[in-house]
Amino acid sequence: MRRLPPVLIEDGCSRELLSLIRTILAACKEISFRVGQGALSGVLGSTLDENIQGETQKKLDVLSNQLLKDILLESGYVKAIASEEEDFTVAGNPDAEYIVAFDPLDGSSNTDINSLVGTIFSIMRAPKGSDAADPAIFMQPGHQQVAAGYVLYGPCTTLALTIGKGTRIFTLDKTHGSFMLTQEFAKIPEDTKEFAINASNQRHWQPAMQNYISDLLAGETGPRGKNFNMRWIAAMVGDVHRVLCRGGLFTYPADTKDPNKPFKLRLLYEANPMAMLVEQAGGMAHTGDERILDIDPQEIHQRVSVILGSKNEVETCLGYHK
Ligand code: AFP
Repeated sequence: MRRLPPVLIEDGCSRELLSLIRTILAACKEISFRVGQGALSGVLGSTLDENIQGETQKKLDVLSNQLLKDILLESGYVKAIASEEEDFTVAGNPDAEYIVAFDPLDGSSNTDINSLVGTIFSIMRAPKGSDAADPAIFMQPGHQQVAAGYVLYGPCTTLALTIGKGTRIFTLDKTHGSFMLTQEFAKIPEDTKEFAINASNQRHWQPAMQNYISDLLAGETGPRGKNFNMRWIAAMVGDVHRVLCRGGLFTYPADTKDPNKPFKLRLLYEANPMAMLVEQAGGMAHTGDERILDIDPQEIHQRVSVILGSKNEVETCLGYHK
């Protein structure tokens, strides 16, 4: 079984990018340990604070953010970082080549119930001559990402990673702390009978999504002529991992629950990295209007609707949006 560094070097990954990825993974190993300790490490439950998006922060959100932020800024490999848990971007080494956007602990409402959580990250090049303190350096479409990945803290700790040459899956060998290649190339089947959506929002969806899901639920006697299964983990990392492993459609569509917040998932540190991983595994990632990786971001905490997964199923869903 091969370790991560030689695999990435064979793929033409530069020393600097490899060092940056390894730096992120060093923090993730620490987060994996803390998550695994659960109540023993005294980090379950919430803080009294909210992040800039008005969401209550879990203690593990804050801890994971601090771990990633400190290690990245101290490493000298990043020009700036953007995090779900930071109000603003944070400047790093002005001479560094890369910038990193991350969700330090996705699905953090799952921490207190010993369910799936993970870290999602996106690496881009800083524009030449740019100012490390200028948030505009993050305003790049997702197709310019040079690497994207997530670390899923489940029964085992799994890394899905792409540097634009396919999506590979690694498993953390906790006996010696190395990520080992356990799946050479993830390949999302084009067809599926499985979907993931938070159905409790059904009455707030737009007609296109209402009609699509209702046809899935109608099963073999409905227009689709086959039965579908449904899953919802409440952590995008968990749902996308299932899609990478066995296919499926994952969506968090627009809804009218809160008119000021029609979308839930964040573009820079959720939708973009997941879209790159999914496309690199042969799947598709769209908003309903456009390919996620083609969106020009307007601000760092921008949210979008997401429809991703098995290619033929995403296309069928998009057919309802035309
Ligand atoms: P948190 O990281 O705040 O728990 O949010 C997770 C998430 O952004 C995404 O990972 C899930 O798919 C989605 O929210 C879950 O949303 P619901 O709360 O509607 O189930």
